[in-house]
Amino acid sequence: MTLSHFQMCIGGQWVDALSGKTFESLNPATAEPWALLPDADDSDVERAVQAAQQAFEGHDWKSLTATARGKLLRRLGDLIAQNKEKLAQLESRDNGKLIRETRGQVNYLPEFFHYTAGLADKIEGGTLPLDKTDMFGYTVLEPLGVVAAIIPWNSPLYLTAIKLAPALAAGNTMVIKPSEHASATLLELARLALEAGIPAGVVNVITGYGASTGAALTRHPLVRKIAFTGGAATARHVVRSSAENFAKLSLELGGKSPNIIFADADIDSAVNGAVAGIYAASGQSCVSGSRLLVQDEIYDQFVERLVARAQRIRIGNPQDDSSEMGPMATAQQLAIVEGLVADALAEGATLRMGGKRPEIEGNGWYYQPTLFECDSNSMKIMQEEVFGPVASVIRFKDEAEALAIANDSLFGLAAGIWTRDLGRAHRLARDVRSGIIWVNTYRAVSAMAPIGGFKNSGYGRESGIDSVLAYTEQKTVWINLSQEPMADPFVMR
Ligand code: TXE
Repeated sequence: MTLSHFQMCIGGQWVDALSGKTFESLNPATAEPWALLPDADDSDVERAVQAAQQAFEGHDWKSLTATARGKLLRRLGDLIAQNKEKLAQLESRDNGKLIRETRGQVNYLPEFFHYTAGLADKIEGGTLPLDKTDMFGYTVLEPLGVVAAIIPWNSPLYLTAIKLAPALAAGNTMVIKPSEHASATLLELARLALEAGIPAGVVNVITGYGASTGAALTRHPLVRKIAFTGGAATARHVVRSSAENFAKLSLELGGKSPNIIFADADIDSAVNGAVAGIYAASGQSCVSGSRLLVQDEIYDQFVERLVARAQRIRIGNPQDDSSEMGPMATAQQLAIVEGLVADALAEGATLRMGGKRPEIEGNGWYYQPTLFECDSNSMKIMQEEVFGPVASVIRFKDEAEALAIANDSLFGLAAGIWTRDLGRAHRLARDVRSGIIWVNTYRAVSAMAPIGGFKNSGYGRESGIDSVLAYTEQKTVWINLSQEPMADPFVMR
């Protein structure tokens, strides 16, 4: 099979790595290589960051009004809409996500650019009511400079859009480092950014491995902010790198999100909500509802209905419209899932369904929808993120116990609450320690809604009206109005 050969985008040019080295990207549905990408080393990182810095300081970008930047973002959103089928196909092939899901995500993608385009010229400083009559003071919100975006493989376009759109709206430039497992769509995004008229060097994409390309980028002295989505172990490296130059950071890490089902819930909806939470995207989603908390009275009935629904899930080629669950995105991820399932069995969790690879033709990295019944929230399978189609279910007596179990986690990204009791929904929305609460729904996303985590799920928020502010720096300006000469230089004024 002939491989598609991709180049990186640096300073508006399409280039190979200076070393000429490449690496292969594999198709998760076949485990076969399908693409060849440049393996960027320190020298490539250097030229990408320099290109971004030059663009940041250069006339073409700096001289644009905020309104003009907004118009460019709007055009980029329009171009994404025009190229949506191509982008959806490419992402599905690259990371094994279902074509119906990549289509859904790409259909919505322009909204992130359109919404943020409207925010670009609403980034305002303020005047200061200073307690000094001879002074006038105001603040300005300025861009940071070069931003590094470190992107994982599970939803490259979406996770880049929520970083790129606000960073550009605020006037920054960016170097994007996709995951070595799924780079193709972000190179396509860079092509569309150039086509939209965004000046060369404002959006750069360099491909390569985390420990080499990613590490060199995150410790570069010209990088003023790192926007990271990925796993906790990598995040610790990134935090250490950022300490070198005190770069700002946002971290969106994983979770072990509770999906809490009360006896008064609409059971059909809750079963679908549980499936959406853990088996959609084969569980490879940071907001997966991987801990199911079910109230005693309906526990047996709920588990039976969940198993019946999950066993009908059609596992198959992600590019086939009728498939409902595709493969794991990487061989490593499949190995992680298999390891955690073995650990769960060893610690005495009851395997209710799945627990192995399905019988499917070919070498794709598929795994069955899996469910463990657990009698304690302290079991490893209730505490550790699997990032695969593996749910663990536990029963609870009442609201207080549900809340205690929900909050007994190192993570705090999302939570689902299924109930018809309005007071209870609001009480739990208040008391559950998570960045996102979904009541009688799951995995809802909007350009207007901030996402981000509490505790080990990270810090900083993406999307929403404040997202652009996270890419700005505040400057305070003092103007002396007095006509008197400046007095005693040895006292603070
Ligand atoms: O992600 P990594 P991986 C979780 C999930 C998974 C685990 C590891 O539990 O099993 O993380 O997944 C780059 N300096 N999530 O290994 O390593 C890397 O090249 C700078 C949660 O795929 O976190 C890639 O571009 N960068 C999650 C990005 O970091 C480095 C999504 C993410 O890779 C680097 C995916 C380094 N030293 C996995 N090392 C979510 N929150 O959605 C790697 N990278």
